Amino acid sequence: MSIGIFDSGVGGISVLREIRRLLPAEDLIYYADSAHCPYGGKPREQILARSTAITEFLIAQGARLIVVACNTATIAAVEHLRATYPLSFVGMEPAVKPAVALTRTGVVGVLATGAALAGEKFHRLLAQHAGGVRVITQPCPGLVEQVEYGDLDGPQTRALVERYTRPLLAQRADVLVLGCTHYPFLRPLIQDVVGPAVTLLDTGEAVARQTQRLLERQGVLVGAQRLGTIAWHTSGDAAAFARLRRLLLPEDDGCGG
Ligand code: DGN
Repeated sequence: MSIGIFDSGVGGISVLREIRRLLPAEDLIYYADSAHCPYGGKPREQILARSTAITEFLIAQGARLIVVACNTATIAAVEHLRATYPLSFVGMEPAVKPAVALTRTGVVGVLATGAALAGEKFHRLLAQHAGGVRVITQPCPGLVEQVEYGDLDGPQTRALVERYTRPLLAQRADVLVLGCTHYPFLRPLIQDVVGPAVTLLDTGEAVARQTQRLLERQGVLVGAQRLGTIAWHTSGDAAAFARLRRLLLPEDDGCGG
């Protein structure tokens, strides 16, 4: 019995990293839908169909809980998955609530894919938590691809980060929400571009804690002193994926398939 984790590509590894840190004894199965990445510009029906197929694969592999480690897939599919399959799903939610609590200028920026920002779920989140704070959204086409290329700090990636953060800084945003699971891998670069006075927030750690709570509630948390396995799967090129995950998660190199 394992925790299944999936994303359109390698972004969900930023969430896997937090789950691994908090729950090292758990066995993890990761699925990168690299052959269909990015999800950002795809119709909802297609993202839903991919999320359903991957969920069935993960269940067949023994997953007892699934983390939808992708904001875009969460918005398109998590409600349907919860209504369809008899196991728990943990979805992503951009860290708007903590950002609103933290801002001192009263302006928060949210970086995400266009599909995630256009979803009704995101609008509900804003309506619930923005209060008197101005929340500016910024779609970031191309950034997911840069992470998928393994280009975490090259000139092209930097130019994109500069282009997307400039309007937010010009409007005095002092907290930026990383609303896509690929972006935490760009955190050092983004921080360098926006400067130390701006706080960057992502949701990986909160999702790991929620995963822990659900497993505890189900009474299936692994208590033993052991290091769990990680099984890696991709719909794309296996060798390219293996190279990339070693770059993104060097501490777990050599774990699992
Ligand atoms: N990691 C995905 C997310 O959090 O939205 C990226 C979606 C995509 O593939 N564009």
